[in-house]
Amino acid sequence: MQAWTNPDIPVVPGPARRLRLYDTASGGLVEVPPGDDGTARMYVCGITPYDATHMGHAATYVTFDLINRLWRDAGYAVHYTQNITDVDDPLLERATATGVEWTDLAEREIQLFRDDMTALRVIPPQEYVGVVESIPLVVERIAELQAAGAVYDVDGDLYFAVKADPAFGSISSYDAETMRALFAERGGDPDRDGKRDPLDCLVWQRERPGEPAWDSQFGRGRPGWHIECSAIALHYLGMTIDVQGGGSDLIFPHHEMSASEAQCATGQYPFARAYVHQAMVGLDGEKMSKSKGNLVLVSRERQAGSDPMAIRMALLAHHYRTEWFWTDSDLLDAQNRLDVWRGAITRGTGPDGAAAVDALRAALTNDLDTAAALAAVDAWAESNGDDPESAALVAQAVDALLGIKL
Ligand code: 5CA
Ligand code: ZN
Repeated sequence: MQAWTNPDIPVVPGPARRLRLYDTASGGLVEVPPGDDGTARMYVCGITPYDATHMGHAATYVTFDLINRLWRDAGYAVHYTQNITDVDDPLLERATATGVEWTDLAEREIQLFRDDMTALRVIPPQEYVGVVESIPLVVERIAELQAAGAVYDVDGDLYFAVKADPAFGSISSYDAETMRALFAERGGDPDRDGKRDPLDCLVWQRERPGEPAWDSQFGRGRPGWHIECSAIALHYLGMTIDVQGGGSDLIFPHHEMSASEAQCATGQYPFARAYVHQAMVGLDGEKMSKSKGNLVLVSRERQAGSDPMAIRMALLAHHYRTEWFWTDSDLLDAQNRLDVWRGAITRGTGPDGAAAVDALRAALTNDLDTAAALAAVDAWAESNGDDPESAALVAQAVDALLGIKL
């Protein structure tokens, strides 16, 4: 699948810093990648394309875009893969409910997502991969899991036995009751008869009447959700990746299951060095979600004339690990800040630019402390000095590191 347009990224002078991120699995900060040079690998869970990009999705992709930018700044080659869940129950249900072909719905929403990401200056992944085009990869991984004795049949549907992975549970560290409740809430079937463990998840669902299906050695059907992401990540990035990312709604079961499946299929541990999660962004006291319909859409804000850089700035004003609720003042405050910064770069001279850039780098590499990063640029914009290079340097760093074109 084609991704979207690459933004220009200036190279910023001055010493870069190593990135430390909070890892959900260990509950602490880890330095990723662990080495000094080479390639940094990241897999971020992409959209299910049945509705337009809302501010929660945008916050997630902007967060991982910062990681991408900080790695590049530190001299790493970045290998970034993102999927599209372009066949799934909610997509099929929405297509039926609105009388459109599921493939047309997916295509339309993927294009809108590309346009939103381009406007927000998010760097595209090298591989932007749909599930539909990846069925053979998924089938291959299920066969590996089967060979490892981790798959069993319930009335023609194939399940992954979570107990086959001794590390299962170590990403979320949730207790059994919480796991079961979240599994039921997020697409799982803990109460189905014939399963060995309530948490075992589908890897291949046999064909249902009226639903799309593909031929495979397991009969006609379609993949389960979690194995799709394991298969795509393993194929393009291999074991062990540096960052597995997504929103915090994916900690369990999705990332727990995907990692266990990848670990069982390959016999290698761990799937990722850091599991990084964007906290949920909400509206009016509730999580923003396509299924609830309480959405502030990036495309609608753009059509209403909002500057995409102000939208990005609004997202950056909140730390990625703190849940927050979108309000109109988020965008107004962001636009004001953007105006102040834009005003500051038109001055002839300014305060020490290199110091401001170092403060920006220090804040961002400290678990993406965007609030401190914005405050560092605010402080620069508010003071005066005689550095003639100041404005050019800060504008470059704000562009390269924060992704904001002034
Ligand atoms: N296709 C799956 C991942 S394989 C999926 O979760 N799709 S999604 O369209 O529902 O979400 C896309 C991305 O945005 C995921 O990483 C998800 O965790 C994140 N996300 C969804 N809702 C929110 C929200 N309210 N706040 C922050 N991030 C969110
Ligand atoms: Zn995923």
